[in-house]
Amino acid sequence: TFTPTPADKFTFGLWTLGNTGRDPFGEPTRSPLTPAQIVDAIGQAGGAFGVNFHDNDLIPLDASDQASAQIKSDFRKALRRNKLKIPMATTNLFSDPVFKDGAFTSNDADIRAYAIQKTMRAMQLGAEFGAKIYVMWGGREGTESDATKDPILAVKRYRKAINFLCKYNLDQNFGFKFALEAKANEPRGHIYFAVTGSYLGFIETLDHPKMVGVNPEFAHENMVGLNFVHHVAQAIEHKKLFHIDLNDQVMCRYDQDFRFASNSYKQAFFLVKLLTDTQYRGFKHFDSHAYRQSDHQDVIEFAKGSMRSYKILEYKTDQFNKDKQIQKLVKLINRDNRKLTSLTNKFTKKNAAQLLATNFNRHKLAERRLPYEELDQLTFDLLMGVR
Ligand code: 3MF
Ligand code: MG
Ligand code: MG
Ligand code: MG
Repeated sequence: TFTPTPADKFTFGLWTLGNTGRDPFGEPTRSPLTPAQIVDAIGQAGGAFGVNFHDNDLIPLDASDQASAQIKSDFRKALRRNKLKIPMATTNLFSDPVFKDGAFTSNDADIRAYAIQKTMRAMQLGAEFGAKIYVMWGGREGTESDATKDPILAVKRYRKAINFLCKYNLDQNFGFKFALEAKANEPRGHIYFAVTGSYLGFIETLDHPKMVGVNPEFAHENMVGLNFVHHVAQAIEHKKLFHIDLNDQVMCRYDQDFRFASNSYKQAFFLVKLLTDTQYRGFKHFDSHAYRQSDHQDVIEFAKGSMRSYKILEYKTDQFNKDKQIQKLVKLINRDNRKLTSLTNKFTKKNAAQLLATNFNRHKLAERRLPYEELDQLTFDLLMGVR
């Protein structure tokens, strides 16, 4: 069966099941839900580990102290009755007009300081609910025209903000790990740190690089036609995959936030295979929403389907790894040569001299079989369930 359990560490954001179907051209198609109602909906879908939120998903920007105390108490009760936890928190640094030209990278020092203050408060809120992962998506960090902002200054400003917040994290003993989320398009004309790799480079320049990793999102790389699996693989290899946003979308379209695996079956399979084979133990967050046509009941189906598809692809991974014919081919195409590998593994003058003296028959090497058609077709058969 493909029934999820909390051990799968699946999570949803308040903004995901709470999405009302509004888009740049159309009004909402579903009525808004309170945070507690969203938690109940996630509970109804069944098997999730927890819920994530932006500060203002939970507490509206101008809420009074009394109103926010009430919201928090209702939210806590809902979490308890649905046995859901808060693993991740984040800041909304993109909706309010004050951030129209960026938050940490704004040209206005007052706005940059306000953005850092807002994040500090959101970190307090997240910590209050037990979150240990803190995601940063710089949705407004960018330009429409590069006449308007110095791109080198932007990197420096971003670094200063993250360094400050890392120190605040230590000072307050929050114990957060930060996960930086890249996005190539939308909502700015050009967004800084466009892909996961941009952040992998940036993180090494921080004061506390160990505290900071990435939160790649399937659709964010996919929307510009890139291979998401390869980006995640590099993050894993760098030990920087702190969190992941799962969803889907048709390549090179607008930001669709479709249900995970609803469109790109094959990439979704290789992603789940990668996460499974490398024993990723972090949270798997479905950062997506139901189609605009869906009603509340269908939103629950959307949540169930997200988890179910992941479980199915996990099962397919197991089948792939146990399939004798597939594994025989995998073995065949990975040829080892101990002697040569020992030469190239480490540079020494002797190894270099021996390598230079080695004769390669490149025509023979080129003739070695790579039955990739056969392997890919077997993969297809397996995914389609006819194997
Ligand atoms: C936008 C996103 C964001 C981030 C979120 C968490 C609104 O495309 O993916 O969702 O994931 O801000 O930090
Ligand atoms: Mg997104
Ligand atoms: Mg989105
Ligand atoms: Mg996201």
